Amino acid sequence: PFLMNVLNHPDFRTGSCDTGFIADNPKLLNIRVREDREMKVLAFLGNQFVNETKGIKPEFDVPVFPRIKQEDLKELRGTKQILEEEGPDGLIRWIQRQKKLLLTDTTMRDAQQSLMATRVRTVDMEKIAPATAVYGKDLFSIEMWGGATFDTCYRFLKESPWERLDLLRAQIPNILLQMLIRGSNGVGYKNYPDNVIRRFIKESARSGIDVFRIFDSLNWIQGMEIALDETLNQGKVAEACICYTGDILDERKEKYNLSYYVRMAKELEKRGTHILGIKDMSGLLKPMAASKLVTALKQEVSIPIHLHTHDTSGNGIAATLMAAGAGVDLADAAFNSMSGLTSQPALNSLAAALENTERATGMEQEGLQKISEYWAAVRPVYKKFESELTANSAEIYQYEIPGGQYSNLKPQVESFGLGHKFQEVKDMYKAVNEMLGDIVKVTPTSKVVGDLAIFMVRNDLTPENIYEKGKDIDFPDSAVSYFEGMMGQPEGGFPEKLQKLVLKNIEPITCRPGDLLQPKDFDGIKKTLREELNLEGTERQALSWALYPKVFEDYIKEVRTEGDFRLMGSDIFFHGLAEGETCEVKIAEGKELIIKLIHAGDGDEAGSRDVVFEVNGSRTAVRIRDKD
Ligand code: 3PY
Ligand code: ZN
Repeated sequence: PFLMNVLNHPDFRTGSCDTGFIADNPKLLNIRVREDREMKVLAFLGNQFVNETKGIKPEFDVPVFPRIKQEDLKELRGTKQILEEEGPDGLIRWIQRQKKLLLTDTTMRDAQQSLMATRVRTVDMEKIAPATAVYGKDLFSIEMWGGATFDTCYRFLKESPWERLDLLRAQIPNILLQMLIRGSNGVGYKNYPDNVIRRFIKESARSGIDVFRIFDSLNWIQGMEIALDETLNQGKVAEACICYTGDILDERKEKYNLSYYVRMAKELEKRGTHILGIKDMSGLLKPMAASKLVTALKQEVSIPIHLHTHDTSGNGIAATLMAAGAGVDLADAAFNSMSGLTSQPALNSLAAALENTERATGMEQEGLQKISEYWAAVRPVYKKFESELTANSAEIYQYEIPGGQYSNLKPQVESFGLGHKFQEVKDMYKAVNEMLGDIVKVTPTSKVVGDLAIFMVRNDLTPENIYEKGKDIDFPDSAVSYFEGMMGQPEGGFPEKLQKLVLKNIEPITCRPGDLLQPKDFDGIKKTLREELNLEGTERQALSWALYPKVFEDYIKEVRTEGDFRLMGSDIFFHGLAEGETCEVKIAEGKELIIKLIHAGDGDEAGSRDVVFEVNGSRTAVRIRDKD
C-alpha cells in the first residue's frame, strides 16, 4: 500500500517530481499477486510483530540434529519388531529374559508436558525422531502421545495430534510407541461413553501406538476396565497402573500402605494387564519406598513392572536406581536436557550410572548426548512456557501435586489475580485433599483439588466455615462432577457432608459412569462434520470431535481462516521476526518462502500499521490492526 501511495501521488503522476529513484529500482515494481497461503503467513508474522513481540526477539541457536539415511532406518530392529513377530506375550517373555534395566524415553510427552506446558510442536519432534530411532535403538519404548498432549495440540499449537503420531511412527520404525490414557477419561477430563474409549484405542492402535499406559485418577479399577479390555482386543500391550500416593514408609499413614498397592497390583494382573505400571505422578516415591514397593510387588505378581516417576524432589534417579536394585523391569526417563525438576529423571545419567553393572542399559553415551544437545538447543524457544522453578523441592512430599500441575499452578493462580496468595493456595490444596478424605490426585482428580483450592481462597472459604458459607454457592464444575461420581468412586467413599454441600439437589451415582452414558452416534457425528464443517468425516475427525467438540471445531476454523503454520520453525512461530531479519518459512512440503521483515510503519488513524516484507525477493506490505 505505501508504494501505491507514492505511485498515485499527483506530482508523481504528472511527472513533476524526480522519478529516477523508481526507474533505477525496477524491483520495487516487482509486485505479483501472492498466493492466499503466502498472505496468511505474512499476516501471521505481521500480527506477531505488531501485537505480540514488537520485534523484540532473543537469539536462538539452530538446533543441530544428526542426519539419518532412510535406508539405515529401515535396517533397525528393536522392540517394535519383537511385538510384531511375537505378539504381546512374546514381548513380555522377552522383557523377562533381559537383565538390563529397560528404559522408556518420555521427552516428547511427559517431559515437555511437565516442563513446557505441553507446547512442544511436531516439527521439533520430527527432526530428531530418526536420530532417536538410531541412538535410542535399545530403548524399550518412547512415550510421545496422550495425556494432556492431545487436546493442547489442537488448542494451543493448531496442529493435529494424529498427524504427529503418523510422522513419528514413520520415522521411528523400530521402537515401541507408547501413550498415556486416563482410563475412561480418555485423553480428557471427564468420563466418556464406552464406545468413544473403545474406538479411540482402536484408532490409536491402528495408527501406531503399541503400549497403552492406562490409569484411573482414583485408582478405581472399574475406571480402567474398558480401556484395558480394548487394548487387549487390539493385540497391543496393556500397562495398567497403580497411581502412587502418600508414603509407604510412614507407618502412621494407613490408607495407601503397601498392602493397598499389592492388592491393586494383583487385581490388575488378574484382569490381564501385560505390564504393571507404577505411576508416581507427583514424584512421591522416595528411594527406600521404591525399593520396598518393587520388592513386594516382584514377590506378589509375575508380570513385568514399569516405574514412572517425576524428579520434582531431586530424588528421582535415586528412586529409579533403588527400584532397579529391587528388580524393576522398566523405568521412565527423559533425555538430560529435558529432564529433572517436574519432568522425569535424567536418561543419560541413569544409563551412565548403570554402566558396568548387571542392569546396564546397553545404551551408548555418545549418541544419547547428541539427542540431549538437540533438545538443549530447542528448549530456549519454549522458555516463556516454563515455570519459575529452578531448584528441586522437598515440599512436594507435603503437597502431593502432580508434575505438570505443580509447574502450572503458579500461573494459574496468578491468572485469578491471586499471585500474592500462592502459598495459601498450596496449603489449601493440601487441606482440600484432607477434606476429600485423602484421595489419589492425578488428572482429572488433581484438577478437582486444584480448582477447589483456588475457589476456596478466592471466596474466603476455609475447611471450617465452608459448611455454613458454602450453602448458597455454586461450586466449580469439576468439583460437582467429582462428587456426582462422574470420575468414579474414591477409596473409602465420598465425605457425605461435603458431597451434599457441593451437589445440593443432584443425586450422585455409584456405578461406572460409562454404564449410564449413551454411546456416541459416530455416523451422526461424521455426517455433521461433512455437512457443517465441510470435512471428509473420517474416524479420526469424529473421535477428536467426540472428545473435544469445541476445541476441534475451533482448530478447523482457525486453520482455514488464519492459515496452517505447522511447518513453520518454532522460533518464528513463537517469536516472529525482528526488523531486518530474514527467515525461511516452509508452507508445504517442498515449498519454502524466504521472508524478510523490512519494517513496520507507524500506526494510521484507524490504528493499523503496514508491515513491509520481502518475500522471495519481492516486496509486499500487509496492514495489521494494532490491538494496543
Ligand atoms: C496426564 O494425565 O496427563 C498425566 O501426565 C498424569 O500424570
Ligand atoms: Zn507423569
